[in-house]
Amino acid sequence: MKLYASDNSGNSWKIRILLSLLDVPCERVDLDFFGKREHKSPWFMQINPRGQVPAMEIEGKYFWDSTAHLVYIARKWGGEQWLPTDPLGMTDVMHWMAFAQNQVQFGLQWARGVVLKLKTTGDFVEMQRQGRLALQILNDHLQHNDWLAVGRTTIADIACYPYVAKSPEGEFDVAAYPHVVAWLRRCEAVPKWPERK
Ligand SMILES: N[C@@H](CCC(=O)N[C@@H](CS)C(=O)NCC(=O)O)C(=O)O
Repeated sequence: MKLYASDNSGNSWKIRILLSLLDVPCERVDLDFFGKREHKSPWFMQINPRGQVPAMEIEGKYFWDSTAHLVYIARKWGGEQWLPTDPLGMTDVMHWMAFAQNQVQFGLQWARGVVLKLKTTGDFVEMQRQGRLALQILNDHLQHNDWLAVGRTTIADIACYPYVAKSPEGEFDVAAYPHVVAWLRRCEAVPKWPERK
């Protein structure tokens, strides 16, 4: 198993979190994202035609999206803890995984990309609106729940965590969402939760 990643990438961070929590060894290839923009180089576009990190080589095949990577690692090494197989439990986890790929990505991730000049196109006002919607939805849910799905830590929390943690870099006032802040601290208190790189 090989992870193609980059240090400043929240989507790569998701994979590092689960690998660390489960103590799963994985070869890592670090791409020069800012300097050489290696994620757009011909050799990497053969691996991921979207030109994005993370990508993974798993059992001889390439997969491009952090959701797919988390699902594989959770099912292969995580037992029932991180992605349960009962229909309702799996639906609950996948519901928040989909949210991570919608409002969290198109709002929180992309707004940060504009502020840090990683992303040069798109409507910043709309990204801010989507991002605030993401934080409000999370805050409302976390007011009555410690974790996003099935009452325990799962890959749903891992999928949402990085870009919520990085949201101040996208000019979001995360402190205005106290239940979200408390959840971030709960995630960070999980043993072996790796720090940001
Ligand atoms: N939905 C993808 C998003 C991946 C993504 O947006 N990666 C960023 C870095 S965190 C990237 O490579 N951006 C460069 C680009 O989109 O051109 C996932 O979850 O893996």
